[in-house]
Amino acid sequence: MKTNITSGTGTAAGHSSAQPEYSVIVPTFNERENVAVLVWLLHKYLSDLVSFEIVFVDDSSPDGTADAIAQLQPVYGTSRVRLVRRPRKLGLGSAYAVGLAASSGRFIILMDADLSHHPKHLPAFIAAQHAANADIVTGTRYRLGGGVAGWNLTRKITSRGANLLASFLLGAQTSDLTGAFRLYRRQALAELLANTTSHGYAFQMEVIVRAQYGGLQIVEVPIVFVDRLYGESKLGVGEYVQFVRGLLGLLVGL
Ligand SMILES: Nc1nc2c(ncn2[C@@H]2O[C@H](COP(=O)(O)OP(=O)(O)O)[C@@H](O)[C@H]2O)c(=O)[nH]1
Ligand SMILES: [Mg+2]
Repeated sequence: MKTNITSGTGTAAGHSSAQPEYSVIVPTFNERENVAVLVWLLHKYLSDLVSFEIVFVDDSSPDGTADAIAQLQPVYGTSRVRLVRRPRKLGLGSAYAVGLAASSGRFIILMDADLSHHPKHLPAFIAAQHAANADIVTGTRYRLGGGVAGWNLTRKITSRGANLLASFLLGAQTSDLTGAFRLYRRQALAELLANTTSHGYAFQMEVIVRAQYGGLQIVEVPIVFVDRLYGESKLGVGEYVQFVRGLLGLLVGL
């Protein structure tokens, strides 16, 4: 796969370490309006706490997201804001894998670019990882303190129902199987990505269920998920089919 990695030898703003402890991997497709605010918020909530890099994986977004990210690099430093450009839309699973290969943190944070995953929750993720020496910290909308904002009732019921059904069928111990806002120990994520085959929401579910079955230490942190303000969701109707297919695959195959 042809990828073009823009990284720099310069010093990240505020940090001299060439090897950040945390890598925040953010796949993007048509997120031009969101990337500047996201980077600013990550800087605000993490820069006094840990050393980190942000690794964007952009699939040649037609709206010019990659150029918007490139404009942030001189502001924050090319080792703080990094960009992997891929030639076309190749999907989330491979975007995470390419981001992982391009990153160097001991811990990896996966999050969406659309501000549904607010960086203000990350200090709690980091604290929870430390407290439990966890392999994975997963954000949950479905425990006390968590929630969703901006969804209509149908979408809330669909998401909650899908999670409850899948939890019951798979014997899952985590409450939010389809959430994508998580922190991983690098090695744990590498092994999980190598074994995961589902797409869409089923992908997140397969990863966390495999982690549980594999005996990894998982802790949950409540998050409030806010519906995107700018841009459109890339996950459409076919998503329901993929979810059911993924669920059936896990029931049969794990
Ligand atoms: N690189 C890359 N990013 C993607 C792709 N599809 C979605 N994304 C990004 O993945 C994240 C989640 O997608 P989104 O459309 O918000 O899904 P939703 O929140 O479930 O509606 C966002 O940051 C998207 O820009 C893709 O094919 N390639
Ligand atoms: Mg989204």
